[in-house]
Formats: sequence, C-alpha cells, structure tokens
Amino acid sequence: MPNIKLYTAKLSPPGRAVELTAKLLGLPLDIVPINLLAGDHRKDEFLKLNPQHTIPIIDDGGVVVRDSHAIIIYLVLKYGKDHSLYPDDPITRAKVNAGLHFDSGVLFSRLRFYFEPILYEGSSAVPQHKIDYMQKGYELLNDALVDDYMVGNTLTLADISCIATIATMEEFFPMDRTKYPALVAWIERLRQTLPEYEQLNQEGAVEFAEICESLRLKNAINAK
Ligand SMILES: N[C@@H](CCC(=O)N[C@@H](CS)C(=O)NCC(=O)O)C(=O)O
Repeated sequence: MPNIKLYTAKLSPPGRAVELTAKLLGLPLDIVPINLLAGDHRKDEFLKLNPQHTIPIIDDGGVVVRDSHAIIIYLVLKYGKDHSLYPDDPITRAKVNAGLHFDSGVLFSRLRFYFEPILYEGSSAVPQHKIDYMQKGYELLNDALVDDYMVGNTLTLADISCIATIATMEEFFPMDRTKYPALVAWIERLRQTLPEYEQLNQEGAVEFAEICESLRLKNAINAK
C-alpha cells in the first residue's frame, strides 16, 4: 500500500500536529511540500484537493481529508493499534473534542489573526489587542490544566493539536513562564514525551516566527 501523502509545510502548526501524530502511530508519510509564500496553495492542482486552500491535507489512496483535527482523528481511527489517543468512551472523547476545538477556535485562530496580515497583506503592525488575545490563550489553557495532560493523565490528540500551536505562539510572543506553571510543566512533559519533538515541532515553530518577523520588518520598510 502506498504511503499516505501529506501536503504541508514545516512552518504550519496544524501541519506539524499531523506529523507528530503520524510519528506516534508509526505511520510513514510522503510529504508534499507546499510553499504558502509562493502561493502553491492557490494553484489549480491544489484547489482541486482543497477548495478552501489550507494545509495540511492528506491523500490516503484517493481519500482526501482536510483540516488537521479531522486528519489526526482519521489517522487514529483508521491506523491506530488502539484508540488511546482518541478514546472510545463518550465522556473522554467529548473532552478530547473540546481540546481540539479549543485549538481550532481559540489558540490557532488568535495566532492566525496576527500572522496572516503580515504574510499575505504586507502589514507591519503589531496590534496590542491581538497580542493580548494570544496571552489570554496561555491563561485559558493554563487554568484548564489540572492533570498531567489536557484530558486526565494520558496523552491524547488534544495535547498534540494544542502543543503545535502553543509552541509556535511562544516563539512569536513568549509567555511570562512564572505566571503559568501548569502550562510550562505540560509543555516540558510533551517535549520529553513526543518522539522527534524538536525536529517535528520546535524547529518549524522557530523558523516560522523568524520568517514572519523578517517579513514584517520588510513590510515596514516597503511602507515608508
Ligand atoms: N483548521 C485548519 C487550519 C488550517 C490553516 O489555516 N492552515 C494555514 C497554514 S498554517 C493555511 O493553509 N493558510 C492558507 C490559507 O488559508 O489560504 C486546520 O487545522 O487544518
């Protein structure tokens, strides 16, 4: 059976969540690199696969799945030896789903509202309210972390999804680590637990923040 194709970029937090999940499941992927800055995601060939022009998407033998949250659930249900990352019990699963929606609707949305105008619209602004909103994201997650992981004491997809975004947010706007002890401990736990974490998540987070900041400075010069 051919490997699953993953259309992604190392810079993309949701793309990295898929790579982290596949690594945990022992699933080999054929990576198809998509350069967002070059507009690969707006080309006809890609739009046929995802008219919403977002990465990541997978193509699993002709089955195309878009949205990282949908993709990582699919990978666990279809290929996981067990469902421990996305437990069958309805109560636990509801909590994992809440964590996935927290990433999608709160963390990642707040991050994208900051970086998209810089990447795509030539903006150089650093609006304080957008930064405050991201800082609030740290607080919300910190206050919800009462156990080792987001849902009890076992690693689930909620953790994988959120760590991809949180690690990136931290490179853009570091948190005051003294204010969020539970969050800091959770980040360190995931760093230790997730296989090839530095390569699959941290490197892309650092690179993304650097590229975005240099583009922002270039945009500022161009605006003069
Ligand atoms: N909810 C989606 C968000 C995907 C997303 O917005 N990806 C960004 C890159 S990090 C993207 O493809 N942006 C290009 C665009 O929206 O045109 C997911 O989790 O996959």
